[in-house]
Amino acid sequence: MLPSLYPIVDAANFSTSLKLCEFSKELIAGGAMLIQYRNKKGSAREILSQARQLRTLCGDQTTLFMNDRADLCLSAGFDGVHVGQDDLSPAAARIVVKEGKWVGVSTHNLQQALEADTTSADYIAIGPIFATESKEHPDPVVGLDGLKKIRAATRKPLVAIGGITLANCRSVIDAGADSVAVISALLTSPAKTVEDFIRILM
Ligand code: 3NM
Repeated sequence: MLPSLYPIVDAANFSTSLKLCEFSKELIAGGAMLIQYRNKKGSAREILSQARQLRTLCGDQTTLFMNDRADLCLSAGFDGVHVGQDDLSPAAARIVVKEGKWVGVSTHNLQQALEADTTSADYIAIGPIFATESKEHPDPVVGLDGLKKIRAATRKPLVAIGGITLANCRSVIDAGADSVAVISALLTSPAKTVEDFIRILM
C-alpha cells in the first residue's frame, strides 16, 4: 500500500548532492516512508551517483522510487520506477524492473488514466490537480472534480500531484486520492511539514 504522503525530491531544487541528501534526511526524520527522486537534467552518471547516496542514507526503511529511468532504478537498488507519458510504457518498464518492484505512471486526464488502468502499473498518478510551478509545461489543471471522475474509473491506487499544500491536501484525499505527491510545499521546514501533512492526512 502507498503511504498517504508521497514526497518528491527534485534535484532542480538543490545546488549540491549534499543539500539534496540533507533535505531527504529531514523528510525521513519527519516520518516520510517513501521518496521519489526526480532529476530531469542530470546525466545518467550523476543521477546514479545521487540515487546511490539516497539509497545509502535511507537504509531499507524508506521506499525509493526513481523518476523516468527503469535502468537506474535497478542500478541504484531502488524499489520502483515512475514513468511519464513520454518515457517507457508501464509494460516496457515492467520488463526491465520485473515483478517485485513498483511501476507507477503519470497521467494528466481521464483518457490517459483509463489507458493506464489497462496496464500492469501498480498505481496511477494524476495531475496537475491544482496549478503548479514545479513542472515545465504542465498539462491543464485536472481539479478535484476531474479527480473524482478518475477515481470512479479505476480501482488502481491514485496518487494526486500538482499544487498540493497543507491547506488543500485533505480535499484531495476526500476526492478519492490514495496519496498526495508533493514537491514545493515540503521545501521549507521539511521535517515539520512532513509531520503536519501526515497528521492532516491520517
Ligand atoms: N508532475 P508541486 S505536476 C512533477 O501533472 C509534477 O503530472 C505533475 O510539484 C503532473 O507539488 C508536478 O510543487 C509538480 O506542485 C508537482
